[in-house]
Amino acid sequence: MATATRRPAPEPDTTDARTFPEGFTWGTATAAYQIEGAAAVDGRTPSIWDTYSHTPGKVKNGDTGDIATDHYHRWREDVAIMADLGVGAYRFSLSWPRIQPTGRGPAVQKGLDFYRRLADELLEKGIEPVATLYHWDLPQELEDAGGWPERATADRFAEYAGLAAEALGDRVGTWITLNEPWCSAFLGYGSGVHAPGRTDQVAALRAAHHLNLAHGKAVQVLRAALPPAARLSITLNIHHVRALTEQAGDLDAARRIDAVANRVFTGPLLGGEYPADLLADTAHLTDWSFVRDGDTALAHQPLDFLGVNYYTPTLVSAATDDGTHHSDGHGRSAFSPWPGGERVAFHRPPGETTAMGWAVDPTGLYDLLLRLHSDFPGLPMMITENGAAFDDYVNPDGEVHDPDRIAYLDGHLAAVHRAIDAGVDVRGYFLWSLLDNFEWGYGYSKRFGAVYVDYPTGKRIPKSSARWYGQVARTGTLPVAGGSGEGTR
Ligand code: IFM
Repeated sequence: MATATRRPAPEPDTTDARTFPEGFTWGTATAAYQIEGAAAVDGRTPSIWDTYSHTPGKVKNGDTGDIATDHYHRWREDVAIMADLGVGAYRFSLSWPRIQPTGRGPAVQKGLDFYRRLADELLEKGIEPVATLYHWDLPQELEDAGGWPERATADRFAEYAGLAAEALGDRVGTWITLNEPWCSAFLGYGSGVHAPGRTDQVAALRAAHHLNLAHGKAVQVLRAALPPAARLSITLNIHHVRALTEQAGDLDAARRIDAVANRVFTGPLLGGEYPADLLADTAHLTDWSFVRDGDTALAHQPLDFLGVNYYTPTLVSAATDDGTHHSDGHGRSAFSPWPGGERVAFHRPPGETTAMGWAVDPTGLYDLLLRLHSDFPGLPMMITENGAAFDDYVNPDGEVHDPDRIAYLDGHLAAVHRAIDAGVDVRGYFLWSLLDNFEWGYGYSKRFGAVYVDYPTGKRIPKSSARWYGQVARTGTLPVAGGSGEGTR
């Protein structure tokens, strides 16, 4: 990928009908640990997120995923909500410790049955199931054996992928191996703001490599086990990195962050090698001898599309300090998640922010899609996550009005539409998230859902944005005004 720089904002969309191509996939997304609850039910054992969230001080308010939205018991109601809204696809993740509690050996039938029933119900309602194999819930036993910094974890993952494919391959046609491996590697093992909470930059780089390897091995297993029509992918949270100025130091800061945020994955996965500048930037930490001959070729498997998650751009400049005291919107830590990104300052981009403090900037999504299209021509893309947290509440009328979320979604969908008009092959969009849920280190304090969850009772209340999005999904068209007509808070 080329070095990230600022681009001029695109012209506003003045066309009346913002209609998406026929066959465009409209979905919503969730992840197992964030919604399922039932942490110790039907043979499930702890994942690294159970351990981490139960460690005092790690998650806001001491929240855990023990109960979450109780989707494990309320899944039928959740599918009915999606059917009612009219979305065409649902991206969920399989809980590894529910299927293979120790990360080794045979699958637990009850765990598999849960996902078989879920997929059946989705299909019955005309909703396409899209399964993510790994959304951060590594079985704790595998972490105890060394976790992602250990090569053997990649083999364990391929084995688990085979069990899942065997059980669900007749129902699930679209598979995503890993969700946002950047977070698993660099927040989990670098800054420590995600499970398992280690703060070791070399471990983070080793983890990144073993995640790339795990993906490659899993794709091979999935291709062998699944019908030929199965679609395989990986979801990356590609950071759209912008330099604060065009000065050489700032451009170099953007290049270094782009390397360790993005090209550490796209290099091997889509190009078969690690970028030379990344190896040079991190040479003071490691000689990368954990990469064995053939590894990057193995990671480089043909994909049917690339899953792209986008929320906000990343704005950087050169800094004089060593970058170890770090805060960039991914949680606060004294440790940096950016090995090789020393002496880089992170800035909050100007303008409105969401409840996460993340800038609302759809031009970042547009620019990112154009850049990926030019760097990887011919590779279709799906937006596998996009959405926003706001401080939603239930009005006295019993409704949840969230015009700010509607505006966010409208702006970002318009950006996707412009990118498609410009020739980018984007095949679908998944709103993050179907439900309010456990937002990792922030616990339940951040609400990303199109559907409000009243945690004490589990009651679901579709927000205005859910109805707005349902209409967009059903018609394949963004309303002209960009608003909801649903009133205000
Ligand atoms: O909630 C997360 C999700 O699990 C992964 N992508 C970003 C979302 C919002 O932070």
